[in-house]
Amino acid sequence: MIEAVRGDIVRERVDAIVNAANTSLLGGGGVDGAIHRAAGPGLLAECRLLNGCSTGDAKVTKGYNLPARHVIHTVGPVWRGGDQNEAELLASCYRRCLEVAAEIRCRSLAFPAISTGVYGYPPRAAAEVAVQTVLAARGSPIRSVRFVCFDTETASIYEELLTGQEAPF
Ligand code: AR6
Repeated sequence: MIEAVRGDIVRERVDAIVNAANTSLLGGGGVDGAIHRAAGPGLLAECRLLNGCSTGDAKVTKGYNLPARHVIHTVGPVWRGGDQNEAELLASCYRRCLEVAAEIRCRSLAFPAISTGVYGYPPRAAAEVAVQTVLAARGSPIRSVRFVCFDTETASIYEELLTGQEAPF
């Protein structure tokens, strides 16, 4: 099942939530700040051991005080006008998160709208990449993907893009 909901990702009761982090993995604002606040200090302590993360890649930690069992930290591209490989790097984030989730046997996964806040990626273009990449994830052991949108505008873009689409898993 693939669905879009409006809400706060820290409240998602799923096997893993995805964090839109930066390459340091040491916290920040936006959804990253919200996840670290809700998870508690254990999350930062584990993140310190990971040696950061490249743009387009993903690394996993436990969820600590979150209802989600794991956090998959990924680093989206900063939007620089669209001709700096942003779409490929953003697609790589979604693909790597699905791969990491499969490696740790997650069945349910919740994504925020990676790169669309501080990193400036236009929300519709980002949602197109997110939906296309998840729809292409054939053979994944994941059974449920939720796109958790902080605002109603983003949620309605996802709802539109998902209308009539069938999950490939
Ligand atoms: N639940 C769901 N979505 C949220 C939440 C939340 N609690 N809070 C914000 N969003 P951003 P980025 C939405 O800026 O653009 C951090 O400082 C938000 O409305 O969190 O990838 C990191 O450390 C937007 O749609 O992430 C990096 O330095 C989306 O999440 C940098 O920001 C992403 O916005 C990453 O920037």
